[in-house]
Amino acid sequence: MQNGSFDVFALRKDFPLLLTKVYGKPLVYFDNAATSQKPRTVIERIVRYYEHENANIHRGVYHLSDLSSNAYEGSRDMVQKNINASKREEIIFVRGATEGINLVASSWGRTNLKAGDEVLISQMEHHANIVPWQLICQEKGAFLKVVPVDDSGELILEEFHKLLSEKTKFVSILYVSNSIGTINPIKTLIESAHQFNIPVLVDACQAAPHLSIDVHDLDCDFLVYSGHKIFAPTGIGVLYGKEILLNAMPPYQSGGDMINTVSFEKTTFKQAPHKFEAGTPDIAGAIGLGTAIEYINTIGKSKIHEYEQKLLNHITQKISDIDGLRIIGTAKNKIPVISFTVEGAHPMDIGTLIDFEGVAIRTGNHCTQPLLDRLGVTATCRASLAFYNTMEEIDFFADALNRVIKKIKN
Ligand code: ALA
Repeated sequence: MQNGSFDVFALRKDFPLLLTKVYGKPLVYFDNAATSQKPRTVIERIVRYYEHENANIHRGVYHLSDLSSNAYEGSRDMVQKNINASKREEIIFVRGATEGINLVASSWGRTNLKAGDEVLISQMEHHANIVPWQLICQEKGAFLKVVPVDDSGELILEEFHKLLSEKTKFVSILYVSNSIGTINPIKTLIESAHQFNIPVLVDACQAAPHLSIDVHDLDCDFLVYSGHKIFAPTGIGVLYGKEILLNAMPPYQSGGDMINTVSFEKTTFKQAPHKFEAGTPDIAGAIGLGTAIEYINTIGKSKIHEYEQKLLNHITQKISDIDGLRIIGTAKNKIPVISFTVEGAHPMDIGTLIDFEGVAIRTGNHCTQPLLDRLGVTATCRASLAFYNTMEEIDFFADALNRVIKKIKN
């Protein structure tokens, strides 16, 4: 099926894994919020790196080390450009969003929070944007405040505004929900926090694969995302931070490549980004991330978004007809992530049986226990789509779901 200039079947050919068969059936991969598949160009770039360029970075004066360093730093430039950061020094390579949030909670939080201060998060956060703040708040005697969500899975904006005060020292909030797909009005939230001079970290993990990100326009103070969700390898992610904040923060981890001088009496540190990249990083991962960004840019985020909204409408329509099925999360603005429960059928059973049909979905709490508690469920099935999914796959999924539910109920 072609959608204007968006030829999904041509694009699918770029992803070798999509040809996989599961139990003899064509794979329908609907677990993209957990991790995305990788285009051949990314896979080949990593192979090329290990076959022809592998050497440690920033350390050697020889040809290979130069090649490797240039490729790694070239990816930093690509990330900078891709999220419209003012400076390459504002881009720190981390293991993933989780490490990025831990870095900020630990380094910024330990330096700046004191007893009685408040950190504001939301009820729809992933555990990775709850627990690091919980730990640092406990350590400092600060309080974690939580913006509630309504029954549709949208943030209650009046509550957000009510919770902002002189006591609030930091806001850490997601752009898009991993478990129910809600897109938050992130720019408005940042503007409101800035009226109180409160820095804001944006967890952009689920936004990065679907929406254009412009940190200059958002004016966020920190932003994190994981490479593996945007068609890059696992083990690499990005922390963006405003230079002035990063350079005022102490190191998170220490070791080689992040120092200027070391003696037993005193060590001096480099500035960002190297101050926060101790030890040998995931060089191949960073290079793969740069290639993934180039690949996505050849398609264009606006085309991806437009096509994905069609996927979202189609899947919503198809499964809404199923008897006893309840969609969890009905926000007005969503990415193509759909969580649901079915009366009389446990999500785990649905997930296990639909796997035999070749369909991969995630079941459970999606690392968002507080959100699911709020919405009155302990687990859901979650289908999360990417631009390489098709309407035909959605039709197959809906039929398979019907068969599975019938089997469970009979
Ligand atoms: N955070 C990932 C998910 O939502 C792993 O599945």
